[in-house]
Amino acid sequence: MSHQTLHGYLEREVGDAGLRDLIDRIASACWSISSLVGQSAIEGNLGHAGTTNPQGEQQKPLDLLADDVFARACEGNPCVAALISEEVEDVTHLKTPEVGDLVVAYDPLDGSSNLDVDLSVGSIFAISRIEDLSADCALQEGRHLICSGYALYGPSTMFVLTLGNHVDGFSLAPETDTFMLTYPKMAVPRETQEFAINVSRLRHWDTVIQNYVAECIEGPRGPRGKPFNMRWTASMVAEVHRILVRGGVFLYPVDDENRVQGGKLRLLYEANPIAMIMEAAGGLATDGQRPLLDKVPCHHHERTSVVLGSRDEVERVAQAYLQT
Ligand code: P6P
Repeated sequence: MSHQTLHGYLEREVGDAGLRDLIDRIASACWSISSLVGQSAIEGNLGHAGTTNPQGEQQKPLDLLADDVFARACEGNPCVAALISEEVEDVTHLKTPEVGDLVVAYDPLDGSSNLDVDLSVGSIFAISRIEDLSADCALQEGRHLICSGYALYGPSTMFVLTLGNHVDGFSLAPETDTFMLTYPKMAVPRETQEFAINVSRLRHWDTVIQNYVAECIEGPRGPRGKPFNMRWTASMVAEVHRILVRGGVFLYPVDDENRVQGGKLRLLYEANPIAMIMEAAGGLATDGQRPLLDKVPCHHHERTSVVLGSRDEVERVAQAYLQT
């Protein structure tokens, strides 16, 4: 079966040469990271690097390697003015910004705690364009993103991308190291019977989330009148990809343990890029109550509550908050 290549797709879909080159570079970086992930045990890149990221989390050797691969790929594009990385405290300014330049926010290896047990991990990125030199180019709202996507390093390597209107998925063809269009126009089913949340945190949740999950678990005899399934892979990219393919709702709410930090997941390089994908695929992505893409960031490592996926379920949670 012949598939369109990512390179051919970008030639057709992206008129701006600088953006087209940047997406191509990011895809190549993801291909390199896929190779590093696959060889991590052989190369001795498991365990801890002995350093911590800006969130105070222990870094893996591959977190640092993936960050270096991502940064070098983006730095090679003369239109990129700044980089925001989960693994780097400060914004990396590459040039004096000009209107039209690009900014990349990225999590080079999300879910890296899964590496030691050979489970799926991913990379997440979001691209914005500088329109106003008087504003902080690193703190743009998610609504201003022009492109976002992720790579999923699983049984196959996927590269999923949106330019705002729809979502397309590409599979890495190992024999040619080429991404091929295999999931055109991905769409999140409006309804679902599958939720994803770390239930071990139940005692820390607010009552809205506790009640929502309890009703899902009650199943046919409860107010939902139908059975629900649960999934939790500790890798947001893997959850998101499953939701894009078959529907579902993913929740990582702010809770009593992480409320001071604002939640667990980071707004600029985890929540917002995925929120752009979810909305472009007909789903929703909120902080439980309001669309994530409308949030005005105050800090480039800002965290947020996240509820995303099938529209009916995300709206149900938002409605429940309205009634509190
Ligand atoms: P927990 C990975 O560290 C991550 O940021 C997301 O990819 C994932 O959904 C979540 O944290 C897992 O959190 O509490 O299950 O370890």
